[in-house]
Amino acid sequence: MAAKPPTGDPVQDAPEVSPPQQSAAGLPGVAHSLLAAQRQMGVRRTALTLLKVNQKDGFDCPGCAWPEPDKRHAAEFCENGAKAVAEEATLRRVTPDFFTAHPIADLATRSGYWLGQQGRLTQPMFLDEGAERYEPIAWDRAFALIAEELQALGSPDEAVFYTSGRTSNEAAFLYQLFAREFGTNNLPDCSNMCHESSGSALTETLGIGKGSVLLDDLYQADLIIVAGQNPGTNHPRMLTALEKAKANGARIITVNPLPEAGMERFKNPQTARGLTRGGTPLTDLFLQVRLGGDQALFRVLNRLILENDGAVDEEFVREHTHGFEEFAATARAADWDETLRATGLARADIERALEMVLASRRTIVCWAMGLTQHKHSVPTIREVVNFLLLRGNVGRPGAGVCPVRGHSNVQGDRTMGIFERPAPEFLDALEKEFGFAPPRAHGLDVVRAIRALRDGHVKVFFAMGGNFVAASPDTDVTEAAMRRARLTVHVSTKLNRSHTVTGARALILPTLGRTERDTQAGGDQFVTVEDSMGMVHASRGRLEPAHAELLSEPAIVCRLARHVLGEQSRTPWEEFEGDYGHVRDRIARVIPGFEDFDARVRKSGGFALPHAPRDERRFPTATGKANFTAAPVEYPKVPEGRLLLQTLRSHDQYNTTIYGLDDRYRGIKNGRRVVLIHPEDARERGLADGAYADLVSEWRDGIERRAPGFRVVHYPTARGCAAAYYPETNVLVPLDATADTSNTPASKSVVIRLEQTAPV
Ligand SMILES: Nc1nc2c(c(=O)[nH]1)N[C@H]1C(S)=C(S)[C@@H](COP(=O)(O)OP(=O)(O)OC[C@H]3O[C@@H](n4cnc5c(=O)[nH]c(N)nc54)[C@H](O)[C@@H]3O)O[C@H]1N2
Ligand SMILES: Nc1nc2c(c(=O)[nH]1)N[C@H]1C(S)=C(S)[C@@H](COP(=O)(O)OP(=O)(O)OC[C@H]3O[C@@H](n4cnc5c(=O)[nH]c(N)nc54)[C@H](O)[C@@H]3O)O[C@H]1N2
Ligand code: SF4
Ligand SMILES: [Mo]
Repeated sequence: MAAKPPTGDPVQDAPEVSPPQQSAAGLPGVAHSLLAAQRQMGVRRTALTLLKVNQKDGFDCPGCAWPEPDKRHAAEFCENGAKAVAEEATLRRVTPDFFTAHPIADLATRSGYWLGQQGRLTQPMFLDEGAERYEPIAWDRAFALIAEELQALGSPDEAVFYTSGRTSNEAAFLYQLFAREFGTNNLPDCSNMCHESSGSALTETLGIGKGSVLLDDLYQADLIIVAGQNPGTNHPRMLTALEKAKANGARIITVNPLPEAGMERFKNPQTARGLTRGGTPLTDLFLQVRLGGDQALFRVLNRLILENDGAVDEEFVREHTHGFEEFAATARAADWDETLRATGLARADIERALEMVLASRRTIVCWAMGLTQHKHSVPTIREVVNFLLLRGNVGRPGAGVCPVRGHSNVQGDRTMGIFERPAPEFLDALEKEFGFAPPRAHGLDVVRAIRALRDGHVKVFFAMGGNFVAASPDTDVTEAAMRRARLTVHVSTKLNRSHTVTGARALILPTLGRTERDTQAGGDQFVTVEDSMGMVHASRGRLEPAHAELLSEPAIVCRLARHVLGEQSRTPWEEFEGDYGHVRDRIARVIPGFEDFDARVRKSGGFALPHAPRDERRFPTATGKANFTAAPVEYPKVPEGRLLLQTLRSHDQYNTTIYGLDDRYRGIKNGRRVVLIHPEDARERGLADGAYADLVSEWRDGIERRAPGFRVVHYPTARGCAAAYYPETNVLVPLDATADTSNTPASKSVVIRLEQTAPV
């Protein structure tokens, strides 16, 4: 029973709606995680697998990038981690017979949910030009075919090598090495759509594009501000850390247009109190900000801090920062009317927040996509940095910046050199170690890669994981762009939309997942990952691979490199494939902080990467100090009658992987095509709860982008703001609507109108 996929396309989107919940996890969370897992894996495999998640001798949870505490429970996972594991460790299989039964024209009509439910990919598959079906292909033939297409290019820059954030450090290091030996920096990644704005803002102001806090800092903080993040769904074990922080006396301010269940009240499934009693209330002050109002909020808080005698940490500002005067002049000019318009908040609420800020000696700000996916995301995050610098809240215990990363190794992939704009020092180190001249010109990020495909400048698209066409903005544009490629290649564990919208020729290369044993010539291997707090540790899968023909990601890269680069490469690809320890030895020589990598990571628990601002209040910026910045306040201007739409995640999905059709905490069941809007905004438009409407995006290019047939849900969101799930709403996000500097799609501020329709 466990291994049988649903037949047909089970998406009958018929949403049922009840009031949103006010607490997260507890017993229902445990029950849901076990049910989800057993449906895919059966009872025995569920028990065996889940006990290895996040254990020191086990594998890293393929869910999110939240770190593991040093002291671990026997069951060190959350509901959504269990779903991520079950999705990968499923017993269902996609075999060549499946592709015989389902021609590409059929697959292209299927939902992402249905595709994912079919199970694990088992063999390399090839779709030839004009062919109706994918056919099995031998690994060597597949590599030879890719080599042939790459060698036929006019320039290496006509190829793009995408990475999603599940790829291990070892695979990522090899992959960027191969791309650069081949001759291009075209290494876009999911980070371009995710925390790129954080990276841009933090690198400029603090000198390093990563968070500056460890778990212990959260436990020691007086005040934690959680802005633009929904941890109850997307980083569930962060709630455990927040609960502990509160027990130690911390207070929490939540800044969000939506009241999210997890931030209201948390029932820790690992404690008796959490399971049986009411749980812990987490949020002390809820600031229900308008979408995109955060910069204005932090700006006015900065003004108020400046106006309070003794509130500024003068010594820190003098010793460690640059640009204070210019910043202070702009902050002092913050205007209350504009602040209230931009934020939608009451002045009294902001003043309450100020009291909590002034009462705190150690403050941390955590954030995720609510801050990073706006046009003005980079200045918004810089304003958060200004806020922390003012009171010396960087580089001491219990204080700092905490961008909470998404994919489990997205931060590690960047550390390993997956970046289209690599630092010259990194390229110098590669050159010295491997004896070739890496390309120096910047490569393409996600949005630029789509444009280059659209315009015929890129002809080969290669993806190490992910689901590029579904995750990217402007679905119609992106899909048309992908269809122009000569060859598209996906290294994947599961079937998804990107396998059905292809170039003239397409390959699917199936790979091992985190949970599986990885045996190479040199014996059983482990890989390493870096979490959101810069902790590096080992991950070792134990399950029998989903199929005997699967190759690991490192093996795929090594074999591809040998086929493509041939004799001209002096890199020992075969040796790397046989023993990943050799890869770690090279990482140790190329990337600072990884000295003696292989030996150190074998020690239980791993190690923390150095972080100059956190460890020694040293700021490796252009000025050698932490930089205050000054920028005009921006916020989205919404024309009369329109709403601002954010595209976000339900509780039952992992990005484009849909686990199910429920969003339990928000009271949505059995459907994903819902749009949450404030009852007053709905009434003004004559939209009853349960009415149906098309969402129509309005952008300056005048092109109509429409997502049809959404059920209207009256929901307590901030006024003027709407919310609907991604990836269904990616058709609405214009390719050119991106954040300044970081070029991240502005998928949390899409101007829309609603057109009522008959129910579908
Ligand atoms: N189960 C599960 N876990 C995941 C993922 C998943 O899909 N499923 N995805 C992973 C990935 S890759 C990522 S990046 C993270 C994403 O983690 P999140 O950033 O939590 O994900 P979103 O669902 O996009 O939620 C955005 C949150 O920000 C709020 N928000 C939106 N716009 C604004 C704004 O302008 N201001 C403020 N203050 N708040 C705003 C929304 O109301 C929502 O609560 O989660 C990771 N973990
Ligand atoms: N509108 C809108 N768009 C968004 C966002 C948003 O909030 N709103 N969020 C953005 C964000 S934050 C992100 S991170 C991106 C996500 O973009 P991606 O990372 O490209 O997308 P995923 O859905 O995470 O990729 C899922 C696929 O990865 C493959 N996979 C899973 N595990 C493995 C593995 O171990 N190895 C390999 N090789 N493949 C594997 C499976 O085939 C699966 O189908 O989407 C972005 N797009
Ligand atoms: S919090 Fe994230 S990493 Fe931890 S178990 Fe849950 S999904 Fe996995
Ligand atoms: Mo992400």
